[in-house]
Amino acid sequence: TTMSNKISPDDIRARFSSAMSAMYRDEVPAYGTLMELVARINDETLAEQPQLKARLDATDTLERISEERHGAIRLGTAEELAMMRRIFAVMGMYPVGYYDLSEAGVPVHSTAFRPVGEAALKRNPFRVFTSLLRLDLIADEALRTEAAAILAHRQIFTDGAIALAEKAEADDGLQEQDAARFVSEVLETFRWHDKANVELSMYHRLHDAHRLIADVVSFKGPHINHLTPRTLDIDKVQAKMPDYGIAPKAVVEGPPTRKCPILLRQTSFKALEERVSFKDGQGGWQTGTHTARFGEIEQRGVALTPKGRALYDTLLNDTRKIVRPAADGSNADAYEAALLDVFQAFPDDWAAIRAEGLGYFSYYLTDKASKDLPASLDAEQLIADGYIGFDPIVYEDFLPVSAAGIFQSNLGDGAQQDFVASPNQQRFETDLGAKVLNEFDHYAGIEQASLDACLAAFSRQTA
Ligand code: OOG
Ligand code: NI
Repeated sequence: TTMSNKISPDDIRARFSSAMSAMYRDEVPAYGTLMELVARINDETLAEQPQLKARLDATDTLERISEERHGAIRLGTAEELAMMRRIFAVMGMYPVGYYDLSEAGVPVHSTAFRPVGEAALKRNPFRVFTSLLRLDLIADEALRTEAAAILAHRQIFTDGAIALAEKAEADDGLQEQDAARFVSEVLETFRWHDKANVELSMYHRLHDAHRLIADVVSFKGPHINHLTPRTLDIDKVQAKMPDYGIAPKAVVEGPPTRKCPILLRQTSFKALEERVSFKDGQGGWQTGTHTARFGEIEQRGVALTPKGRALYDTLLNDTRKIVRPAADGSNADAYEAALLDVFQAFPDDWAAIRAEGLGYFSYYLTDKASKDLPASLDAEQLIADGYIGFDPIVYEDFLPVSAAGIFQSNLGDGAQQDFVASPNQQRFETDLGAKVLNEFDHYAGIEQASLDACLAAFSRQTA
């Protein structure tokens, strides 16, 4: 007999994203500075490009941009990952894609928890890049066992968070009071702890095996390690960062500057060295430092089809055969020049990208469609004759090579290590307790639905 006053998962996610942003701004003031810079450049870009503004407005995606961000966490165990999945589900966030970072020398594999479906994305596209540590890639067996034992003893979720996730599953949602409590309980999992879980000597041993292992195993929970606002002009933000007292990493990850942005471009500022208290083994504390938390910005472009993505991967590979960006930024100019040059092979105009089947587009009826009747109901003819227009569908996911670059730039220049590349999606999904969703299916679905809606409108008219 309970009246359902459930808060929608989309609303819980929006509230959570906003609470996380407030917490991180408190914890890492440079993040707040970056947010201001991004907001300013976005306003300028929209003022300079009225056409871009009009299309963002028309597609109901203007509003989401100022609220848009992604974060990242690194988990230690399968149990943590599985529980995290259930918690994100309460907020309408589902695992999309599998990213193997072992190939790039980082001992993790990852997914992105994010909303799926057009309406949910428009409401709030908050995503969290979530990595699971792979102790199996660590050579030192004794250390591996000790690290696993430390991880087995920690509980990264509050009792309240677990109880409310279970309640949401049982009742198919949460009501106002519970939703508010859920947001604040779950936020605890992402909080920074300046007291480590381990002694300084253990921290050093973990750190020597790989900095990332120290970051995961030494702490009480998976502190949010960055939060990334979305900019409409990443080159401008990158250029202005030093004026705001922020030193950006040397190269922007992803595709080069283009008229028609594709996929995702990202840049970050280096992680802060922070004071941490470690156990001294005698019931007291001992001071040390840890570097993990940083800031990042991103610019999102059109989602690519498998064909477009294959072309992107080939061109990025080709570029890296010419110049491999050095961690210290010494060859940044050469890398950027090579990138620009090699990517000439990727069409830089929306019509060509669409015609060649490289990107996903969302279709809409133009003004002309409301004025006169077309002679043909063929989709391509309708597009050619200007009855149907198209907008790029935004890429909502991540890029493994870029992610590796972001990881590396924050692990220190010496952190590059070789692991045997060993993608293991099946193992990841077993640990997660679910299969990850396929990003391409989702974009294709949005595209097809928009085209079907246009064609249906014409058949109604002509019927
Ligand atoms: C995640 C790095 C990946 C991105 O934007 O590609 C990432 C991490 O450092 O934990 O956030
Ligand atoms: Ni990121």
